[in-house]
Amino acid sequence: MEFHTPNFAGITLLPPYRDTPLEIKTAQVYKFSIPLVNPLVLKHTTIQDREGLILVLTNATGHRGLGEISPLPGFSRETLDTALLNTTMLLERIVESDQFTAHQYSQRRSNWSDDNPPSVALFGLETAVLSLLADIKKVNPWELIFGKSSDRIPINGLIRGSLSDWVPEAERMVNEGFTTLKIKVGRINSILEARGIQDIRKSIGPEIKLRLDANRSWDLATATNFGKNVESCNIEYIEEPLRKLIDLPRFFDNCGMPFAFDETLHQIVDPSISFESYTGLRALVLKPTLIACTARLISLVNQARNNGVLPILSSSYESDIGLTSLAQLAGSIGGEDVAAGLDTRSALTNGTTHIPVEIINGWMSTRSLSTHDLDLSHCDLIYES
Ligand code: OSB
Ligand code: MG
Repeated sequence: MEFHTPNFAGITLLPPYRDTPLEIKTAQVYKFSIPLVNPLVLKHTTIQDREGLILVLTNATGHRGLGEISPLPGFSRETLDTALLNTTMLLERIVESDQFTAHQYSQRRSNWSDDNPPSVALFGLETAVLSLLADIKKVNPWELIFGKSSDRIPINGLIRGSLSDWVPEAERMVNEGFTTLKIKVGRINSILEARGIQDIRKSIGPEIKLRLDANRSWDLATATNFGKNVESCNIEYIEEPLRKLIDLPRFFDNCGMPFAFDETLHQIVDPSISFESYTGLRALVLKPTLIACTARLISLVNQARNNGVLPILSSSYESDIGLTSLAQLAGSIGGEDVAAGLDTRSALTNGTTHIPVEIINGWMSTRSLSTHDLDLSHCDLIYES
């Protein structure tokens, strides 16, 4: 029996791809555990290893799809165990099942405030299905939806070290070819941090774009002061400066620094939320692993575009499989014009592909992966159907 995919998971595929049969025959789930280069300090927790799931789907004609499901501790609603349970439940519905048609599934998924909440398992499965369809059609997965992709994307170099390393790190990255940098602030004294940002700006010159991320560390007074102290540094935007969302309009009034939503997007469940009321909103930082639903992700991209706000793809320390999928997505959304936040691979000692996803001269390739690229040496097969 053949299933067709006029649309999938609340996502409308472009006309040339709609009649692609989707006959999933087998699924394998691998669990990976990869030591981090340094312990990673995340909200309320520190992790030594990055764990996640790799999903391999095979259809009746032997085409394959790859996906990654890696909830991030402290950020994701789900633990790895819950994600695995959700994954196997979804797989039971779609592998060799005549109850599953993409169309039915899409009707069920068209509204994310239903009793099927967004789930990192869902996003991983959706990317695996798109990757399977892309394998059949010989295109990049997100071309099925967006109709285009670029071969490479610019990346914002991520600076998350201590203050004394900021200037040498920034200089190293600029010499390597990065033209956008993102610096994590809100960790120590904000006056010292403001000075550090000024020092970076002085040492790298006016051309390089600077993004900041405070991960909601500040109250309004501290954020305002910081903003005023770096007024001359031409900051493209700051992600989540404030503990309280409600203070954002006053922050912008006080110091005029453009800001971006990141964490805020993981909380909003209301699909009709309006961004128009936020003067100063410059970007939506989109972490697909945390937004956890492709339809919702696309809706956020469209809302951003309609409001003159930049959609910026961002990673959550995924392994190479997940990161490649994010690079491909960024290639379809921002192309070569907008730097994506995918500089997280260097935190991992190892990967899930033979050739690691690399950033060369500030650029990442969006090449397609096949199962031949998979390196399963850090993986255990934990589920098969
Ligand atoms: O706060 O943006 C964050 C990664 C994991 C969890 C949270 C964040 C990040 C990143 C990713 O910063 C890299 C980037 O966006 O440039
Ligand atoms: Mg952020």
